[in-house]
Amino acid sequence: MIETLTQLLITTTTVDNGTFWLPKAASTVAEDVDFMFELINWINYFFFAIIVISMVYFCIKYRRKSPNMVCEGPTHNTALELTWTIVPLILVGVIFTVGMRGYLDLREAPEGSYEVQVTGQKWSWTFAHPEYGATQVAELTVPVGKPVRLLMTSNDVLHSVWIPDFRVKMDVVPGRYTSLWFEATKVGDYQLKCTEYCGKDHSKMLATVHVIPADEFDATMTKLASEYEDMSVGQLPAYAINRLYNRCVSCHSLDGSTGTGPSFKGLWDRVKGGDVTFSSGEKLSSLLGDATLYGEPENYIRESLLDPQKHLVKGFLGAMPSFQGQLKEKQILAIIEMFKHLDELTDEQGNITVNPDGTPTE
Ligand code: HEC
Ligand SMILES: [Cu+2]
Repeated sequence: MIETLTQLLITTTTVDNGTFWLPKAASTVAEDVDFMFELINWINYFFFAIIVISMVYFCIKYRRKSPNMVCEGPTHNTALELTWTIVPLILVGVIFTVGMRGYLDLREAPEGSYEVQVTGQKWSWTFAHPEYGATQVAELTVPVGKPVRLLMTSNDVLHSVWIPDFRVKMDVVPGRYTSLWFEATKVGDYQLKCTEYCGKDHSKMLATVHVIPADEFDATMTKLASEYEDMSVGQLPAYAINRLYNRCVSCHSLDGSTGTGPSFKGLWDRVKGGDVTFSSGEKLSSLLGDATLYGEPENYIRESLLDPQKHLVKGFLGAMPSFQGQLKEKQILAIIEMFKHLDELTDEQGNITVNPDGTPTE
């Protein structure tokens, strides 16, 4: 009991410990946010105490002492009225000033922040590092002690990024960008969650923020960007569906539904069988086999990625961007392998069922 009560009063958070009220504090803005919280909390304790104590005291002091007791009702008390106007005004003024300072600090990312592009989508987070050409899903690696700016958008509905230990939170909105920034103060893993109810699996829309030493960051990201280099062909499909498919997801589904582009479901069978009709009326089957344009069907996929306008699939516009220079040869191979093994990577509803390392997702 006593322990719980003292717990309620301990207000200083640290990186290793949270308090009864707040999770641990692991970013530079946490101090300001926590100070604000503590200030308001203590104002509450203080007024709770004087209000309850005087209420009890007045109840006793001014109680009806005999059944016939009559007294004059209260009228004005200028001093009292001024006090209960001016004191709260000052308090609210202080809260506003301190809060506004912290808020402005939270809104403006420092010059030269490391930028990450975040995409929310039912029900996962994708983090792209343009500086390294690396993409992470459900994981975000950042350096300690460096400001990081997240530039965020959504592919479908409203989501919201919340990293409780960093005290930052911002809505993620389809059709526009929002941003937030933080500077982590301690190496470790922190949870990021979606905090805008976004449908069935909202509660599973989680990611882990890995804060690593700043001098390891460059090597880690470079390795991540080229992790496929050391993979065997058998490992490529799981890599591709987790690390590369997020660049296609806005236009290509895995569940057979038509989007801006044709679904990837059954794509390999269609391509292998030459069963694709182009907008010119030509059939892919006439371009497959010896002494034809493509020869092997794999070449058609390769060309779809590098020169998508050359042969448009009938019924679609030339909306696909070229991935020339953006995908390395081995990544193109990984995508082709992904198409060939799509059945083993997804379930009937088109949900991805393997992790990047090939283990099944739960
Ligand atoms: C902005 C939308 C968009 C994105 C992003 C996109 N594509 Fe496409 N893609 C299309 C459209 C539209 C078509 C159909 C027209 C055409 O053939 O270019 C298409 C066609 C294709 C085809 C031929 C499909 C068939 O049925 O013959 C392949 C293969 C393909 N895309 C692969 C990819 C891959 C792999 C990615 C991600 C690395 C990707 N696309 C990203 C819009 C997109
Ligand atoms: Cu969400």
